[in-house]
Formats: sequence, C-alpha cells, structure tokens
Amino acid sequence: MIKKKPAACFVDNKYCPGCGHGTVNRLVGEVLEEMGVDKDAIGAIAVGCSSLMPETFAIDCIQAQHGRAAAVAVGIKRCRPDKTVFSYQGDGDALAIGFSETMYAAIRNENITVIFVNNGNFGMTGGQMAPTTLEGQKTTTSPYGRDIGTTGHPLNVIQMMENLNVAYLARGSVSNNRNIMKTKEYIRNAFEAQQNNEGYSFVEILSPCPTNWGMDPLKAMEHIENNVIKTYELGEFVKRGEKNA
Ligand SMILES: Cc1ncc(C[n+]2csc(CCOP(=O)(O)OP(=O)(O)O)c2C)c(N)n1
Ligand code: SF4
Repeated sequence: MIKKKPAACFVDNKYCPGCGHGTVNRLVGEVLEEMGVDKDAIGAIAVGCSSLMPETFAIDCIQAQHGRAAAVAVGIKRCRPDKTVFSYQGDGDALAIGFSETMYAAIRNENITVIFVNNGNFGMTGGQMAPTTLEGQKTTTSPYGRDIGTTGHPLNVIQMMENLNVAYLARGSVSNNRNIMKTKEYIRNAFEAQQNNEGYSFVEILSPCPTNWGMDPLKAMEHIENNVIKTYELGEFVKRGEKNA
C-alpha cells in the first residue's frame, strides 16, 4: 500500500537513515493536515536535529535561540491566539539548555503544544549525555555508562509536569507500527486541546538515534522496546486537565 505524503511534508527529510525524527515530522504533518490547520500553524524550533524540521515542512516556522522554542511559541500564541502554535524540540534542547523555558510554559499552562523528541542524547553534536540518558547508558560524555550517583536519575519530565495545572500530557514511541499510530492519536489530542483553549499540551516521543547509539535502525527500535520503555512508560497521563487514573 502506498500512502500519500501529506502536503505539509513537502520534501523527503534530511535525517540519518532510521532516525525517528522523520517519522515524528510526518505524524505532525499528517495531523495538522487532517485537522485542516496546516496552512494556519506556526512551529518554533531551536537547536539539535529537531531544528531540521522546517526543511521537511511546508508550514511557517520560526527559529528560536538555543532552548528557547517554547518561550517563542508562547509569544506567538499570545499575539495570534487564532493560530495553531507548537514547538518541536529534542531532549538536550528542551530539558537541558531550555529547561526553564520548558517548565515555565507548563507552569503557566500556556495554550501551546510541545512536541518533544526523546532520543536519550544530544544527537546533532555527536551523542553527548542528555538529561534523559538512561542509567548505565554509554555516550561520548559518559563512556563508562551514566552514573546516577554523580548525574542524578534520568529526567522524567512528564512526572514533574503531572502535578502542574496543564491540559494534556502523553508519551508515545515510534518503535513499532502500533505505537506510531498511538503517537499520532496523542499528537492530535494535544492539538485539539489547544484548539479548545484548554491550555498547555505536551507529547513526549521515544525516538531512535541509530547514528549515535551505534546501532542499525532495527536494533535501535528493539532497544526502545526492550529498554527505553522500562524507564519512560507510554500512555496518556493528563487529559482535559485531569490526571488519568
Ligand atoms: C547554549 C548552547 N548549548 C549547546 C549548543 C550545542 N548544541 C547544538 S545542537 C545540540 C544538541 C541538541 O540535542 P537534542 O536537543 O537532544 O536534539 P537531537 O539532535 O538529539 O535531536 C547542542 C548541544 C549550542 N549550540 N548552544
Ligand atoms: S544524529 Fe541522531 S537524531 Fe540526528 S539525524 Fe542522525 S539519527 Fe537523527
């Protein structure tokens, strides 16, 4: 079966073979198009491989400074509440460099959507340890494996945001077809929350970085299924401002 590429994704992506960003880009494009808002959406990006997103998308995007995409998205949404506004960010960008901006947009329950791609490392700059790196995971800056005694635990940002007054929190994965379809549903729910003026919506997506993980694309998917999901549980955690029981 050949599935038509959404018009919102106008070129083949620029990512490494097997990278999860390409799939996530496509899902965002499909959802915006199916909701009929792709011509009316504005994306904010900052640094990392996520910043290649506008090269895939035929939608308006603004380049923010390092880590500041959520703050820029907030500014756009406050000026143009009629637009569908989102940031698209990696874990190094959103949780290390721009942690404050990420958290304060959530604390204020700003009516934006954050698409957060968790691949457990700083992909673009060569695979350094990120806040989300798993315990024991080897990276270029943790060659003996992440030691939580010195670095603290992997950051589960959804757990931190669950007790804030936010509209929607979910975590998906692009590691198999079923999870890809679930993730698409979460992205749609997040944008719908924004359209309904419910407030802040955040979708974390577990995504492979085969290049820096030193794995072929298939092994990288298996690694998510067998290991990453154990630390980062999948599902919807907050919906319409209510915690899922
Ligand atoms: C203030 C600042 N810190 C660090 C960098 C270098 N830098 C550019 S991209 C990047 C990695 C971002 O990684 P992530 O957000 O996880 O995205 P990925 O590439 O994995 O998708 C870093 C550290 C920078 N340019 N500016
Ligand atoms: S370095 Fe990693 S995150 Fe960046 S494009 Fe390649 S596989 Fe994707």
